[in-house]
Amino acid sequence: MPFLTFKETETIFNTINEADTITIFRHVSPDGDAYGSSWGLYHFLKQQYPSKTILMASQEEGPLLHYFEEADKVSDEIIKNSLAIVCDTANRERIDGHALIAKKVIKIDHHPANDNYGDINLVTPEVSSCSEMIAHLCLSQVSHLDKKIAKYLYAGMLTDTLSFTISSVNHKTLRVASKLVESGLDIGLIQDALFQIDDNVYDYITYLRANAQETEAGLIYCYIEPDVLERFNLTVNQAKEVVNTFKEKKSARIWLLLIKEQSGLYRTTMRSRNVIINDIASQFGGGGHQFAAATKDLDYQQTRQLLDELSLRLNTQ
Ligand SMILES: [Mn+2]
Repeated sequence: MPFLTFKETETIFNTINEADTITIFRHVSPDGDAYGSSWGLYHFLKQQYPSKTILMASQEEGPLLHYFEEADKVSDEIIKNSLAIVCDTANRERIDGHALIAKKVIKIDHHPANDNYGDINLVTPEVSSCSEMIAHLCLSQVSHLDKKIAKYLYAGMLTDTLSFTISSVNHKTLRVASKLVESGLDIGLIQDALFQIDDNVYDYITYLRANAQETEAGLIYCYIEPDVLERFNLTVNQAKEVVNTFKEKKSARIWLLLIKEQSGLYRTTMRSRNVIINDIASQFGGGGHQFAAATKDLDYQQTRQLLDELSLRLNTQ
């Protein structure tokens, strides 16, 4: 039985059929879903089309690299003559690599965004991860997935949905996940490999819990200055990964980290419990999902304004 059918499915596979070389891309600072969707698709295409050249073109590494693989070296010349498939990437600025010079571009994503940079755009904001979208696409072609493909897609689903605990997870998500588990996955092992944290990160979380500010309305925030990053031996990306440590707190309604970068400007990452925040992030040049958004390059004054806007949102809800 097919899982989700997208109206674009046939066009996508026809386009794949016509291509000799396929380059795969994902977003900068790859998270589990960016990795999982792109590597899942990569191995699926390799297996389905052994005579085609399939290349992983995005080069940036993220904290979950240990779970995935090193990218291929791909020249612009190769990309130009390829079909580029871009996974999990809302807008062209966030693509890791030169996907848009390709002969043809397919965008496959679940972020709400207006940048339809592909020749074919499969965009479904109601689906909780891009890996789930890729799983549906794969399962429209075959009835069983190899363990490696299943493992990568499951990892992407698991990380983007915080282990299937966010509101956009539904029965279709779990049905696909169940289908992936059928390929021989050990759920406990995967959970540990993806979510166990190093001691320095653990200590940093303790610091966050001790130092965050909280307003009466449930806005929790913590400024992270470079000396804190140094103290816990963290990059900005590592530091922002753990924003959801506040999610468990019952009184938390919006929570965010404001991290000062080398430039002296702040990168922020914010989450909420059913309070729309991506419109506020976009007022400050950022964006994201309704309940998970981010901004960058804000000066201190702007970060205060951002906190004011978020407070206002809670007070007017
Ligand atoms: Mn995603």
